[in-house]
Amino acid sequence: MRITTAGESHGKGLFCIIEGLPSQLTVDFEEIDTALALRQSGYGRGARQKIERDRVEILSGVRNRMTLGSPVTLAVFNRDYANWQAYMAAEGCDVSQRRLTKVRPGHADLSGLLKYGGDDARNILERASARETAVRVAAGSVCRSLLRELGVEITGYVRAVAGVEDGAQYSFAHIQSGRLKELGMMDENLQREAMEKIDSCKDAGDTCGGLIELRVKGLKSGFGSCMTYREKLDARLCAALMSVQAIKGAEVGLGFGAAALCGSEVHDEIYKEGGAYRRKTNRAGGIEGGMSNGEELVLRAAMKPIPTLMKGLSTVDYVTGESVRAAAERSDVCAVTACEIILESALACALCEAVLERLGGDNMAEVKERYGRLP
Ligand code: EPS
Repeated sequence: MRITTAGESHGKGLFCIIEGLPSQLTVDFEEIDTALALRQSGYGRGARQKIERDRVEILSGVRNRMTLGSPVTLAVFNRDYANWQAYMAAEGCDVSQRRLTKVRPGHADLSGLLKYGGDDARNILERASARETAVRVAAGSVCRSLLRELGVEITGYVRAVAGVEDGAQYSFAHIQSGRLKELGMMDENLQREAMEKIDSCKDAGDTCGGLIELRVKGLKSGFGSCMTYREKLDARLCAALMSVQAIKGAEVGLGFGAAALCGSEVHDEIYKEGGAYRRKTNRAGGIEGGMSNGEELVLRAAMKPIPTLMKGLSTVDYVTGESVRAAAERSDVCAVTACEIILESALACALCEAVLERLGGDNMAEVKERYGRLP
């Protein structure tokens, strides 16, 4: 399976082609649109989310809500294009009006200009923007449907915002049912404290990030590989998390916490129960030796504060070379709630790729039959 996205933040829309999906997978349009709405939500989201009403349009590969086995093309069109067509149209537009030369620290602006040429960072940010994740969430939702048919479920929650961290442990079921609306945290008091931190960030013209925890249950052992490093499941899943805008760290299980502990405090002792191998703990986060081990996958990702600050950090004007304050593009103060569903979606796509690589199968009956035969 191969997924490619395309589209610019203020262009006609965001697009995605998924090649290699088996036929006869049911596509739940309502579930996709619910995930898109979740991505637009969250305390601290910016003004763009008041313009867009994201919903998916499926342009190929699906008939009567069922995949055909041919490439599936997803589209999330930009309502804001009506306001930007004069500056973004492929067939000709005014490129002088929305030009960005005061490159923003923490964004792709400067490195992108040095790499792709030209002197207008708009040509970089339009693709680098987190708007791109809208169609990744739609793709992730399709991939979750396939995983769910195999009994594999994904959830997650916001564990910390701007340094307000929840150190408690939550079960998969509790996360699924108990995640709070405003920020996707689990604890009311901590969420209230976090929302106050977001308010003070906004008042100061600043931004904030956070920590997201992701869970996968029902994945059988043996996905990934210990034989070739490129196929190691932890490497692939962490790469998927790191591929999301603003992510600066990813870990599995204890992750960085394992570095300070002894082996007897880290490795999960094994026992047998009813013929099945189990582990007394799950500090490995469900992956050992590059392969799933049958326990719940536990991953965490660190999201940096959004790089567009209203107060603007000091930078250089790319054209004049003079020291200036960075451009203040419209932006969020905090987008951790959006990031949580985006990361779940990125994880779903990467897991779906790994599962289909191992199982093959041209239609869902074949895929399910092969998965069922695994230990
Ligand atoms: C976003 C869309 C963008 C930003 C934000 C998140 O829309 P616009 O640029 O028109 O405001 O609001 O993206 C960024 C701030 C960024 O730097 O990537 C979205 O849809 O998630």
